[in-house]
Amino acid sequence: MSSLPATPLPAPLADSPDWPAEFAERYRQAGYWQDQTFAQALDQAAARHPAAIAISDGPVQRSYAELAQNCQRLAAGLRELGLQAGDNVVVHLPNGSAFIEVCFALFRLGVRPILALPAHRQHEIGGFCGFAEARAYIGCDQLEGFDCRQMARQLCSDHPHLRHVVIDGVAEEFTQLAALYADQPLQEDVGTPHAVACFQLSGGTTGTPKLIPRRHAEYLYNVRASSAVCGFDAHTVYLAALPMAHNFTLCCPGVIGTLLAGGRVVCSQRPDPDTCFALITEQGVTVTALVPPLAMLWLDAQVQRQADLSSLRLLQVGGAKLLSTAAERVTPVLGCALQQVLGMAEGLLCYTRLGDPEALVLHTQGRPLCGDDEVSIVDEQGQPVADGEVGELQVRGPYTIRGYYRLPQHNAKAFTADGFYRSGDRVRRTPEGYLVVEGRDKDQINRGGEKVAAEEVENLLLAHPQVHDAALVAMPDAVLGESTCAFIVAREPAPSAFGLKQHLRSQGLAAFKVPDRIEFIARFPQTGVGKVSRKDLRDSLRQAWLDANRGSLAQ
Ligand code: OOB
Repeated sequence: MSSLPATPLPAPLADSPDWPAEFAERYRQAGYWQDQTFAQALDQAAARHPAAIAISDGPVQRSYAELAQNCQRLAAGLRELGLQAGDNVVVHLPNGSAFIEVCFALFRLGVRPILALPAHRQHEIGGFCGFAEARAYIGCDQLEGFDCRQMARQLCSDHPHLRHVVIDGVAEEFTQLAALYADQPLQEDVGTPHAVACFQLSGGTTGTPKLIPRRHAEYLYNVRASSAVCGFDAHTVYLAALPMAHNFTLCCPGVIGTLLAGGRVVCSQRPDPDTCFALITEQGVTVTALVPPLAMLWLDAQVQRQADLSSLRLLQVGGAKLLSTAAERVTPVLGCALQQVLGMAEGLLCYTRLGDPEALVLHTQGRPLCGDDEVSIVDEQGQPVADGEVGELQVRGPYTIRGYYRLPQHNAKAFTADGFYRSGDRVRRTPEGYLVVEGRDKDQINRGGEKVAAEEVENLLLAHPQVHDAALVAMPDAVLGESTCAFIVAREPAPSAFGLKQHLRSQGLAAFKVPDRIEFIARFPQTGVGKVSRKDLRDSLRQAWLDANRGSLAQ
């Protein structure tokens, strides 16, 4: 018999990096992490308010008892289909009761939903399926005119791990979601508090979006602490106007915060003022969350329309920087309080608090949710900057991840050796401890809250035979704050801008990532070390924008 090795074998590299034991212990001791899963939390809410309406989705009204029952019936059907704990599944659904029931059914099974945005297409969804070896794709027949079944056929042929396609609506050859609701509900909960509950997606700077493992206990803390800060209770009527899959709408405190508080979620598939104002009036909505360009659209619409928004108590705005001039108009025009939210799918949340002095609400992006969020603001050498100076925001805490899923090499750069997440955001701290976002160090464009990773789009542009080189940079935009401009060094014969956009669409890139503008250029400006100077490219766009707007800016 061979002898045992003298030293223990190294533990296999975890797919989802975890908190070191001493931190986990501290967060449990402090009561942040509790011994509960999402399925248990929903069951508890349902036991407290069985008859109350949990979801209003068009004509569909679900009581808490029905919602809990549906999630359990769907869990039974999904298990019958063959899904089991530890499987990854891409969920690609618009806002609605189906999204909520699918997520909670998967949570109960210990199956991890990858929360794709409705705007994602073949490029992104295929990326998730391949990277995470997804076992199933759960989509719907039509998403804003896009046929998900067509895409699913391609996914099945590209990804051998993908065993099941479940479609809400007309399923054709696939499994119909409605047919999966079993008669016998599954009462058992396979999830465990420290296991990964779901994957959020990073805005990212490279490749396709990275997967962010969110665990039951820490993500439930994120929801509950947010709910306390925002005053959510059984009277809360939350309008889900932005996509529910996004961290902001799902858990800050969002849809799940509302459900755990016994309130009611009103689903909207569109965030425009026409649709949403009608829902606010009809449904007595008390709170909603928007990105800045939508908030500005709502403000302008309300000046014209004078809709009855009297039920609205709170508007949360986050995802990108809200201009002070827009912030100042929220209460006078919409008649509700404003809350600024600086958040990230990786974890950290900063909120202005209800009742904060006006100056903080209007001019800052809030302060951290938790007393144990460790925020450091550092210079290029990683040294803390002087009080009030601008530096990079780095964070560690009870609901900020310690690493992305299956990306050890990237994690070594994206996190410091002692576990701080390098956000790439440039911020300063006010004397009151509130953060103000001043810019960004990362190659990401924040298109009004929608994040575009420069490299992801550049790689697809470079795949075009007539593109020699490509650089995607931010361009000022009066509504979005930033839009995208692709600078192209072309080969002869040069392609047209239209042709390049077509090329990107044909690769299945989400529409919001297709460049707003394309500029051809003979060669890129270079930095001292010979790299493409994105700063020079950005500055040339900014200068042109300033020149073009000189008249209107002077007024
Ligand atoms: C939210 O999450 P993500 O993951 O889509 O984007 C995070 C990034 C931040 O790192 C920052 O660059 C930017 O979005 N950001 C803001 C901001 N809120 C987010 N920049 C300026 N001002 C703000 N208020 O966007 C997100 C997640 C949860 C709640 C709210 C937003």
